[in-house]
Amino acid sequence: MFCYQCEQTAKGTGCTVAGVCGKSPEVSDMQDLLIHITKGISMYAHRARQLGAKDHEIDTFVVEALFSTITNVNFDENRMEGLVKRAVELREKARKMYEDSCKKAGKEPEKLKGPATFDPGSTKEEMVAKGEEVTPAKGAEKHGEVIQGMHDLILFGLKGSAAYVDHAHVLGHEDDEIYGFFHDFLNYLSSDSFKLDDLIARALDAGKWNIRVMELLDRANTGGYGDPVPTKVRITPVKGKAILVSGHDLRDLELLLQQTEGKGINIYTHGEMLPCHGYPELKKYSHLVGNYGGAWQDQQKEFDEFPGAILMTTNCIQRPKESYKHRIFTTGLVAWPGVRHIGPDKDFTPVIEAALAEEGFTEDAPEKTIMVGFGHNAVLSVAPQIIEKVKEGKIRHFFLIGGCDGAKSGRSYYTDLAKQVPKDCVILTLACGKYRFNKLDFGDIEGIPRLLDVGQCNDAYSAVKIAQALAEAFETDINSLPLSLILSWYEQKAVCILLSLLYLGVKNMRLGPTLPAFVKPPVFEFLQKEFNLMPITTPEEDLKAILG
Ligand code: SF4
Ligand code: SF3
Repeated sequence: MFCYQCEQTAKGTGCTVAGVCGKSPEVSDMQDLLIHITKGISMYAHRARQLGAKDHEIDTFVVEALFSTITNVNFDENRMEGLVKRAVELREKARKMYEDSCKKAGKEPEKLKGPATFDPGSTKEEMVAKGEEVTPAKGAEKHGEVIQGMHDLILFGLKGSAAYVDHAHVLGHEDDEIYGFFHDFLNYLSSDSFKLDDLIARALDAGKWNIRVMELLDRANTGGYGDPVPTKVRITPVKGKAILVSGHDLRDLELLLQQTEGKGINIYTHGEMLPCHGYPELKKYSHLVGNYGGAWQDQQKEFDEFPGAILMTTNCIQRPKESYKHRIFTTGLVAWPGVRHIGPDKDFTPVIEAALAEEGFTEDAPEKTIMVGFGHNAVLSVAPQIIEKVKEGKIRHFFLIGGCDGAKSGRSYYTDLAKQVPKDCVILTLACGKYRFNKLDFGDIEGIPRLLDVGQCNDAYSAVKIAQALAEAFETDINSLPLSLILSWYEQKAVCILLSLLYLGVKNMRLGPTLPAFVKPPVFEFLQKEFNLMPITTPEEDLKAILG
């Protein structure tokens, strides 16, 4: 195996023996194989589209295949084997679609090679061996590390975008041209040789498409559940039976809320589900009682202590401890061997039964609350007041401190930074990195809360809209606003967001806790030169550099 797609990667260079995340070498190899065959599907599907032919089953599978390989989503060899087999079937379907459309157009079909014809074997052992042939390490032997790193920057960005497309899809929102984007880019990545300049241009273009993806998901979320409104969320338990919902999927939460209504079970959000409390159509359920725990990396301790059932709707699942393996469930594309999986019918009865069998919380803890629900709609509704306060000098600067959380000790930077941000500055935050500081009391500036929780990682779209509106109000551009972006990354969703911000021309961003292993020195130098992208240093030094 060779995997370097996340920030946790071994020695900062790549996991080669087993994943630090808990991924087995077999699963890792099969994931690389799945991506390779999926490229083959897109080689045909991209060409067929140019001739006017497309297939919805193929389109959605490509998205699911990419999403399944994101960090902390699927750890199950058997499910991976099933996905590879399905990919082979759909590659065949795509080939036929392409050849049929050529026939109709009176064209000779191209004889495609590489991923289009790659034989993945038929047994799990063969698939693992075949996967070894197509790891990023093998790619680096062929193309060199820099080119392979750029290839992977784009691929990992596509994986992140695919997760968001999947979230929108389960809410019934699709954009056919976005499927075309995936086929186009995977077809491009199946090439035999690359030029660095083209790869850089493609990476920024992937960022452009990802904005459209985040826009689609924003429409799906707000269309289905209303625009988030500022909402107080309880962060301490209440007496009673309990289910904890983690991940990013709003639809799963809604279905679970419906299925548990009147059953005497309280529902708690975990991790990236926290922003759900701000959506009118979700907060209306009185048994959605609060948020429990912190970000994903603390789950083994927190799930162990949680006296109810747990549902993982997307990343980030960690190896479940034996103590709670009988009461944790996965659904959608998440999978862990031996953990019960709720299928596409979304019948959560086993989760409900597991919750009822547990003791639940035996008493109310003293009430503590935090605020969520500051999406673009909520923030922009008070934009005139915000702008006035900036003009009066009462708000000096905005800090967007957001992104993924993770296990490394260097991440205390984000807590320290948030604490040290001067009192006349506002902090916008999003994604699970906020758990580093979202329970601290930041107070307000004449009624404007100093900490505004914009939402999940995909709500980076909301943050962009807020920044664009402020720029317009001040008749300037985003880079001239009193706004600094300090980002934390962990997995591939953060990669697509970074590409989107680069596409928008956002400069002076600070990235940590460490730089991605796949962004090799010449590429980072380019990003430094063009965008003044820089690594985080210390909170003191960075604040001094930003505020002067
Ligand atoms: Fe290693 Fe991250 Fe890949 Fe897991 S996802 S194998 S931790 S690089
Ligand atoms: Fe967090 Fe996994 Fe990235 Fe949605 S839940 S941001 S790490």
